[in-house]
Amino acid sequence: MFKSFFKKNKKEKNIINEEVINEEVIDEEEIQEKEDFEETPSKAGLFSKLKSGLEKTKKGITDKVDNILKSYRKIDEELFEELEEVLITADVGVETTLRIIEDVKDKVKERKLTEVSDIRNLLKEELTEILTEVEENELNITPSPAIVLVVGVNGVGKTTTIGKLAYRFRREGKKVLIAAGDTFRAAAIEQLEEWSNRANVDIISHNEGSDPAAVIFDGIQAAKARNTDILICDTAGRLHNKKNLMNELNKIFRIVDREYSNAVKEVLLVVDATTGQNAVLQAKLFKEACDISGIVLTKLDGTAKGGVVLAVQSELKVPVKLVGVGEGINDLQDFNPEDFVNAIFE
Ligand SMILES: Nc1nc2c(ncn2[C@@H]2O[C@H](COP(=O)(O)OP(=O)(O)O)[C@@H](O)[C@H]2O)c(=O)[nH]1
Ligand SMILES: [Mg+2]
Repeated sequence: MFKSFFKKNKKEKNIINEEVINEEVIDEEEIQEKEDFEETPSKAGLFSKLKSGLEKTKKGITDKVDNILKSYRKIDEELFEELEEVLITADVGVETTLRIIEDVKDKVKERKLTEVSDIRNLLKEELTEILTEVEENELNITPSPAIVLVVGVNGVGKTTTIGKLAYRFRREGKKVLIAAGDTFRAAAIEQLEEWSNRANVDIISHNEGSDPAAVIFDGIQAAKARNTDILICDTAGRLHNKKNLMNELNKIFRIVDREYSNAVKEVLLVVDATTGQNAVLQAKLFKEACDISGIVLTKLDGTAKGGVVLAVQSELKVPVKLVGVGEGINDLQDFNPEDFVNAIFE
C-alpha cells in the first residue's frame, strides 16, 4: 500500500521554483486525501530497532566488559586498565574514557565496593550520567514557525536525515517545506526531491551551481507565504577548508536571522558514527564555525563505533538529538540516553 502511494505521488510531484513561490499550488483537500502513512512505530518497536542497530556496539563494549569482569576476582588497577582499553577501542574517546574510569574508581571507593560484578552497574550509571548532562536532547521546533538547518560534510547522511525528518513531522500533522541548499551537484538536488516525494512534502530548489543562500532565502519566503510550520534546509558539505565552510554557512545564517528572525531555529550537525573519532573532529570544527544546537548521529546500525556518541556529547557539550539506525524512512529516532544505555547493557 505504501509502495503504491509512492508511485502515485511521484506522478503528482509538485516542485516549486522561484516563479511560483507565492501562488497557492497545494490543494489542501488533496493533501488530506493523501494522508497515508506507514504504521507509526510503537515504543517497543523503536527500542527493538535501536537494540538491533546497536548490536555491534554492544559487542564492542558491553560484551567485552563482561568478559573482562568474568576474568577478575577482585577490583584492581589492572582491571581498570583493561576496561579503559575497551572503551578507547570502542571510540568512546580518550578524554571521555579517562573520565569514566576515574569516576568509576571514585564510586568504588565512596561506596566501599569490593565485588567485581558491581563494576557493570557503575559503568552503566556513569555512561547514563555523561549522556544526560547536556541540557536538552529534544528537538527545538516549537512554536511554529521553525527552521531546521542541516549541516555536515558530504556523505554523512544529511539528505537522508532531512527526508526522514520531513516524513516524521508531516506524520505529526505539521506543514513541512524543504529547501535544497546543497546546490553543488545536480544529483544532490535530485536526491532531495526524491525524498520530498516519499515524505510527500514540497521542496524549493534552484539549479545546480546556484547560490545556496538564495535557495534558503526563497525557502523562507515560501514558508512564510504558506504558513509552514517547519522549514528544513539542506546545505552543501564541501569541506575545502574551514574558511570556505564558515563563509558559506555564515551567509546562510545571516539570511535566516534577517529574514526569519521570528522562527525557532535548530541547527543540526550530522555526523556519521561509522567514522568514529573523525566524527568528533568534524563536530569540533563545525562548532567553531557555527552555532550548532544539536547533533544527529547517523549509521549507528552496523557499526561497532557507537561509543562515539559519548565522546561527541561529553567533549562538545552539544546534545545528540537524533540517531539514524537504518536507511528506511522510519529509521531516525529521538536520542534517548537511557534507552541507548539500556540497549547496549541489556
Ligand atoms: N545504514 C545507514 N545508512 C544511512 C543512514 N543515514 C544515511 N545513510 C546512507 O548514507 C549515504 C549518504 O547519505 P546522504 O543523505 O546522501 O548524505 P549527505 O551527503 O550528507 O547528504 C546514503 O547511502 C544513505 O542511505 C543510517 O542511519 N543508516
Ligand atoms: Mg546530500
